[in-house]
Amino acid sequence: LAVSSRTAAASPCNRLIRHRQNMKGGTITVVLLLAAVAWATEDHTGDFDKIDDRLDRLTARLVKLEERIESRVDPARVVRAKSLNAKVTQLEGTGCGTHDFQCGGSDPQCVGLLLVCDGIKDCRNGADEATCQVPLKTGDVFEGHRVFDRCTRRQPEVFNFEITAIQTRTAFNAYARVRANLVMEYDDGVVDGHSSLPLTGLYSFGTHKVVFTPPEDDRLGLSCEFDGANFDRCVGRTKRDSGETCAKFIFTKKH
Ligand SMILES: [Ca+2]
Repeated sequence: LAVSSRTAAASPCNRLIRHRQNMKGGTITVVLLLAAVAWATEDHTGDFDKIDDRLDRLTARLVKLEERIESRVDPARVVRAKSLNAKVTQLEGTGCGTHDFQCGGSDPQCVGLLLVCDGIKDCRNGADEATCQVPLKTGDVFEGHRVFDRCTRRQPEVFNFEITAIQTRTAFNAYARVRANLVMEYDDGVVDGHSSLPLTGLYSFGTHKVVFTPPEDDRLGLSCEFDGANFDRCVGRTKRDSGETCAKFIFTKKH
């Protein structure tokens, strides 16, 4: 009890000191809060631009580093690794819509297909402007082998298409116009025949796919999709108007 009364006797002074300390602490808190509010209300567009610039510079350095590493590795192995990666992505899904391009890398991002190869960097990693050369040239011949065919009139086991012209300047830079000649030898059980049909289509830089419009009145269109790494092989699909795939072929470049 004695100790308790001594403490009680000294308490007015202690309370004054504590009060002053609380006042000081409160003042510091208020000042810090005001500083935070002032920072938050200031225009920091310039700061964000600087960070963006730095990120761009770092990304460019990283891309150069990747190129240097790739240049030291056997190019065929790089293509095989990229093809495998494309296969995995195809199985897992890109996470983007059908009209989107997946920027890839460690920073997944979707941008519209029409923005690919339009001359403006839309992907943070610049992937949408990285590969803007048509991987086909006049004279290329692709030979297709049937996987299944439930719809074509002639049911060819093998047929070819030869690229006859490429035009890169189109209304949309994301596409190149492609002309080809489809050649097939067939035996429909009654007669052996030979057909040659001119094809016109578009190659999409975003999907690495060339889509030919239907050359005949059966309205069957043909597309051939590359995996984005190996441009000597594409998966051909014949589709009905409804979009259903009714025939599939694997095409490989002969020359
Ligand atoms: Ca772009």
